[in-house]
Amino acid sequence: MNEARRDPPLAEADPELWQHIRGEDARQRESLRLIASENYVSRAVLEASATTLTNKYAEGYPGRRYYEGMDFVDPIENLAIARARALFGADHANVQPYSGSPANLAVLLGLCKPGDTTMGLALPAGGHLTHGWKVSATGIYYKSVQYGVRRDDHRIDMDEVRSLAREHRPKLIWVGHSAYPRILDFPAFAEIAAEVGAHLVADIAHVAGLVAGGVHPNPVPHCAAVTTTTHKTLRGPRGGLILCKAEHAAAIDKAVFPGLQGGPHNHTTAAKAVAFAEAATPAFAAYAKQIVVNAQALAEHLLARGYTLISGGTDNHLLLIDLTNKGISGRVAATALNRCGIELNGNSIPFDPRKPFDPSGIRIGLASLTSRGLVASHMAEVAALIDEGVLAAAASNGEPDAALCARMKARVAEFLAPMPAPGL
Ligand code: DSN
Repeated sequence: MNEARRDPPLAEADPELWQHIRGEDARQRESLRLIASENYVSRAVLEASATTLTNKYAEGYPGRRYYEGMDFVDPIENLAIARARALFGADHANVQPYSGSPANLAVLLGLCKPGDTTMGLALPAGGHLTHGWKVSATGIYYKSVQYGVRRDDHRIDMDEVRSLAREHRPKLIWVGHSAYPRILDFPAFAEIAAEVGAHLVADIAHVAGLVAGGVHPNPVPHCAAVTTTTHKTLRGPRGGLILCKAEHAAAIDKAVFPGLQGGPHNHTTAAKAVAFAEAATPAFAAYAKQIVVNAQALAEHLLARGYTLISGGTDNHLLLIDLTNKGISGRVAATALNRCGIELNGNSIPFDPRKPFDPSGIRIGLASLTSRGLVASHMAEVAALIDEGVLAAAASNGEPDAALCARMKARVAEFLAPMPAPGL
């Protein structure tokens, strides 16, 4: 066969790259994965992602495309739309956003004009960059007002939200977070938005799986639009989703395409459709419930070990921990823990005196470990591993002994081995 037309498997075609991918497989198999925005997708989701759908262009929407050959792409996108609508009880779904940030930008493009005022939870208080933080396009092209959390209990202060909304009369109010361990009061936000004539938009990127599984309130009835990524607690492929009321459907669709994006990533759309079907099952509802049970059990064990939890605990999948009393910064601890096979991220805490790149806290999420089948009784060992790593890091100025790191890595791998990760 002509050399240029040979079509060898990846291991043969690009062994260097293949080795890196196999290395990542092993890393994910053997690490205690605690990054709150990550998960393990199912084999079915992985399979749908790696298909010939990646070869196809499909600008437009089902039935209204700019390309031919939509025999299968249209029904796939329609399936994803129908499943997303049913899962969250939404009038309309757009399944094309490439991820959460483009989804949020599309909502702004669809519902606001550049220069309009928006309100969102400030990044240092647990909000997301795209909710109007100053370095984000959402804070550059829109006038952004940021609300925070109370100093004493680290909860969103609805009195502050109301008074800022009355003062600034925003066109759009974001409710959502990247690092807030408590339930969001969607009806209270909706009441404030209605009073000032703002669109309420929930970004449920972190808790979408909990919403789908019925263990977190659903914002859809209260909001003009709801955005989410599909890959965190929802356990789908890397991607985004916008749900909205029927009256905003045309504006949102126009904002996604042609406003912001070109052709949708059809292989990802297919994988989203698989994930939405999985998330509608009783097994997924049990999974979502277990995530919260595990997070609360881990919170108790860490509190017993003297850790300071922001807001004192958690209602969802994540814990935010202030390491100040442990004598180590979040970044240094996270780097040292990673060397011990424990993967999490340094994170700013509310009113953090340290800089965002070297903050006081760490953030922990339980979605990945729960996907492996860990339950509450495993959380004592998870807490012990985290604690040993943090104490070793603090005692060594962030440079724990290589032999200790190797021992901890082996212990983590041995602990996890009986609970294989989906997709691997
Ligand atoms: N902010 C990222 C996170 O929560 O990890 C996702 O955008």
